[in-house]
Amino acid sequence: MTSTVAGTSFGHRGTGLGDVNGDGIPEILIGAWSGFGHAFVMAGVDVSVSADVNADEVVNTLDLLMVLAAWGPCPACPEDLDGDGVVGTDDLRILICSWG
Ligand SMILES: [Ca+2]
Ligand SMILES: [Ca+2]
Repeated sequence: MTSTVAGTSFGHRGTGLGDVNGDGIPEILIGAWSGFGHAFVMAGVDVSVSADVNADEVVNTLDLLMVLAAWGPCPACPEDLDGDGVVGTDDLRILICSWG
């Protein structure tokens, strides 16, 4: 994992936490170092959701481009991976966690 802030060493350490928020999906604890130690709890992603938008049996750049092209309100479109009616960062996270 990387950070947009230089020198923070975001992702230096990481570990699973189990299901902290009770949504049935385990969260991840990510460590960072920026002079002081920091830890970030990142919501887990349901990887059982198919992120293969173009149905070619692989999640790759083509799927990413389709998600980015559909960015914004998009009810019932295949790029809305979590089905909330909007193509956004949550869908992007699902796609990245399903990459390959
Ligand atoms: Ca695909
Ligand atoms: Ca969505």
